[in-house]
Amino acid sequence: MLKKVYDGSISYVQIMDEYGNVDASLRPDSLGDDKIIDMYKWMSYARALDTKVLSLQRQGRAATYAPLVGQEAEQIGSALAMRKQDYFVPNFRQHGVYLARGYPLDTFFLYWKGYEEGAVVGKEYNALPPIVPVATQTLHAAGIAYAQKFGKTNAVVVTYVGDGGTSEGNFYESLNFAGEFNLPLVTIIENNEWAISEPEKNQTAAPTLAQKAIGAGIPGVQVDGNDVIGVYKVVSDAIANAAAGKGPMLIEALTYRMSMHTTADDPTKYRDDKEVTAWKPRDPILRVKTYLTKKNLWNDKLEQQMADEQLKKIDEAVDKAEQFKPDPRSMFEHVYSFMPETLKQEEDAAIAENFWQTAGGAGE
Ligand SMILES: Cc1ncc(C[n+]2csc(CCOP(=O)(O)OP(=O)(O)O)c2C)c(N)n1
Ligand SMILES: [Mg+2]
Repeated sequence: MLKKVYDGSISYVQIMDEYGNVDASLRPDSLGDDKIIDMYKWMSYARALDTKVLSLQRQGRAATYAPLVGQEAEQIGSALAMRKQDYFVPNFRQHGVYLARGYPLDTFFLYWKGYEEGAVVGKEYNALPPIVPVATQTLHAAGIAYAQKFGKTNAVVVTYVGDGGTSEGNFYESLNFAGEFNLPLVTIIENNEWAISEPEKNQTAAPTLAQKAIGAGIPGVQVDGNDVIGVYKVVSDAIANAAAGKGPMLIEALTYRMSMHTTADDPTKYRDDKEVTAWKPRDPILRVKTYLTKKNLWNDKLEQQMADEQLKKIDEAVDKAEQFKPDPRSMFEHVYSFMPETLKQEEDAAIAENFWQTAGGAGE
């Protein structure tokens, strides 16, 4: 006997194309033009923030930083789809999600200055601090999702992982666990086509990353990650389903890392500039601006006003963060259950030198 025992497929969703045309049949009813203006403002804010941290880093006023430019739609669309009670479990590039979730910008800057105090996330934000060990956050997220189910809180956990992160065992374990226990977990793959210098095509023989869901027995979908409306729609639906007890979902957002991996990286060494140029017209902010301008809902005056207001808030947060005096002891705590003698000596030396309170102390 020979019979087919499983047949799977993966859909691709795009609601606003790169020319600003909207597929009305897929546009959520709740998403009026006022909400699209909000999305535009959040995406622009995220980009302004990104530009600022990059410039601070270049001036020695911030530590190593992972830019988000090009990925604003996927971050803002998903952040705005989350409800207040939902949990946000990031990797290290989701600055736009923190921003749109109302995270205080000065604390955000403290993290990127390299201060431990910046990694302490207030409980009210239902978020974890940026997580650098690739894909480890997916297991934290599955554990938090398990706790939500166990505690019947109705909260959903939204976690992010890169295309490179999908090659890690943690990613598969998390999906499998979430599938088996029917957990309220939404996993978003930020497929930005690169994992430092490794192109996405080197990660897997599978034609999509979304189909990794199939092995875990959960639904998977691909979305145009540069389409803020499409991302908003698929993430909102996934959250609503998970909150209704229908289990986890895997979402692959197709986007592009327009800039360097981090400020410690030079992408011109390994990728062709032509590739970056080809992605420019697909800019996630540009298409929304085209849509709003065509409808006479946006103009240069509003743009200037918005940019001035956003920059003012960013500058105020930078000032506040730069006045902060970190406790040099903070970087020695929480590493070991007891402090080894060698570490104690380093701590004493750091305190004696007034380390981090002197200019340039927070550099790389
Ligand atoms: C377990 C682990 N291995 C290696 C690294 C070094 N590293 C940091 S980011 C990165 C690539 C991540 O690529 P991807 O998951 O696609 O995310 P992206 O940086 O593109 O957002 C690597 C290999 C790390 N931080 N953790
Ligand atoms: Mg990547």
